[in-house]
Amino acid sequence: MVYTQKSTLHEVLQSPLGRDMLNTLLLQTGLPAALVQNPLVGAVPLSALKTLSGGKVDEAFLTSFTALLNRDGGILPRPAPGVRPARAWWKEAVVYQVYPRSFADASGDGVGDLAGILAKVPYLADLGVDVLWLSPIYDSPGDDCGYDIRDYQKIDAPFGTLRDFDALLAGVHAHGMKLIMDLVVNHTSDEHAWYREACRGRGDPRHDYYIWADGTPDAPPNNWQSLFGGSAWNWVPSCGQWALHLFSKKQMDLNWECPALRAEVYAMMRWWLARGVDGFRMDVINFISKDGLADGSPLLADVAGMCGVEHYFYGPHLHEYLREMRREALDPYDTFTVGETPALGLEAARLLTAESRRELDTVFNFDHLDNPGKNRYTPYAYDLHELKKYLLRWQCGLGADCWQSLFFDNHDNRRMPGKITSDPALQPAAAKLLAAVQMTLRGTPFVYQGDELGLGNARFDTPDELRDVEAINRYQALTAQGKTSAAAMAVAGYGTRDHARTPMPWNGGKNAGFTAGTPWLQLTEGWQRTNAAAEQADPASVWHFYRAAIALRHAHPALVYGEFQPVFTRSRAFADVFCYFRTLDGERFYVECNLTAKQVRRPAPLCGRLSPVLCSYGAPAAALRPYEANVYRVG
Ligand code: TEU
Repeated sequence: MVYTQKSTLHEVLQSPLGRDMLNTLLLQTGLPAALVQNPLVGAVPLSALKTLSGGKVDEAFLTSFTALLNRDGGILPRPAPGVRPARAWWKEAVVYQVYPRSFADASGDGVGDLAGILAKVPYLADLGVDVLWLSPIYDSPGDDCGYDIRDYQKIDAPFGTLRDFDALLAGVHAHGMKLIMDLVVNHTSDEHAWYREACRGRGDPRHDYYIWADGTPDAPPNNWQSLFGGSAWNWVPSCGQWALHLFSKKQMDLNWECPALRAEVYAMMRWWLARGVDGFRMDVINFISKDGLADGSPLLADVAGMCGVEHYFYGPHLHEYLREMRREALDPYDTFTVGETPALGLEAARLLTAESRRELDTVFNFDHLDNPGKNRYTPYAYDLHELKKYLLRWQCGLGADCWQSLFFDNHDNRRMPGKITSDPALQPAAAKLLAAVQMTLRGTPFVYQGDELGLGNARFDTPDELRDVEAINRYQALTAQGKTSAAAMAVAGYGTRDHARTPMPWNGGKNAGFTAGTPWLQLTEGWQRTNAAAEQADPASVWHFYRAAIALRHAHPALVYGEFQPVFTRSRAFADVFCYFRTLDGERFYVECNLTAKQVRRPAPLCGRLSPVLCSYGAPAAALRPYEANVYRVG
């Protein structure tokens, strides 16, 4: 089918990106998902949206939208229900994300390092994790805490050297674990040698490695906004051209249309793989193919919060580049890859991860990190009913030929237990609920450092306490608009990514045992009680619960590969619980969670005898207590 503005909303649903985008729109506006199934609504042609929206949907929007609709052949058919997922080591693994700057500091300079991580490998082995993902450790000026890379083949000095890296890798492998690296290849630092050479002028062989636009210094070539605020363009006098940066002013977008650039990226990946790394987490990998440089739609900028995104979040060559990368770099090795893919939905995830397509193993989708209509800068209490809706949709809808990633936290967001409840007394229960869900669903769990402690958020009252370039830019933009410093901090200090990046609290001693020096970022509130040593000494802690949940998953393939069968999903009386079975080869588990801070009635499923195997309150009771989560073996 070829999409035009005459296509109806019903037809739009037959296109992967159309289905995803309509779903996002309905979700964010709070309209019922069934709306487009209504025959009257479904018959509306796209062109009518211009009048219906009072002009908000404009010609430019419809042009890019129809281009996106035409990008794929149609919805990728799903395997029949009941088909089993193929087995793979990375499906059985529990991944642990280390934010190296804040994990453990062996040198005493206040910044975490590789030797510090090596010293904690036994801790991670004890917790039961199988794979470490290291956020970037490459040489970098540190404008975006290492996501701005100056040299892909050098370790950033505060973290150590390549020798330290080899020692860490050997230590990880010696414990039977694996290690994946962060691959940041949508952009490099403006201090990368490639960019410096590219800036010598249009004739330079590396000029084409980046994305340039002609023009004059007074007006950027289009209205695209950087995700960290302001125009997405830098004027480069030495070339008399504009250069694109979707993130900070020091993170310059690479031009993937240039074959020589792609070859260098693959060679760099092979270099790390030959060194022994086991795969990659790929930073904003869905942004690598740009669809020209036309203006972004103001409407989409409003909905998505990023102006221009429709021209790069699912570009025309994305699938082609990913397949080429798999062939050229990954195939000779036994790797695991996870793509970070902001703004993409379920159908796009299928196209990127279906086994037969040979692109990525899994992706990070972000629809669940904030409730619909909210973002990380809006103070609100996270409603777990929305998480249930999201998990039902993905667990039931992804298909057995694809594999989900299961995560609730990372280095870019306020920590989830603190989002769910501001009551510190309830946060451990919320953290245990998340652990129970994460370790009993189909997908690969990603534990972010500190999740296993139920770590909370921090307090940032003054701008000098911030380290996150995005939050600093936001603070500056707000004060430039006339807001007082306190008012600007109320926003920037609430939403800053620094909350997740505070040093890991190891014990109740000086600087929580993270460093002998001065930590580069303040500690999380409550670290005197919430730290690894204190929790290891307390059998009722979040840490012990996490460890038990991981061990349970490892012991039972039903929790990894088993069929997912939700129950009570249509019952109003049990709207506040999330309950499901996982079943494989006669082995069966039942999970029940209370999604609220109040006591709720415990539903009784129709099944064999239930024997509790993991209980967040020690043992089940007649009713479900606040955020209670229990796992039972059936029969
Ligand atoms: O983040 C990409 C990104 O856009 C995130 O802000 C994402 O949209 C958000 O987390 C969704 O909740 C990646 C890295 O994770 C981040 O640390 C980097 O700053 C960014 O890329 C640029 O490399």
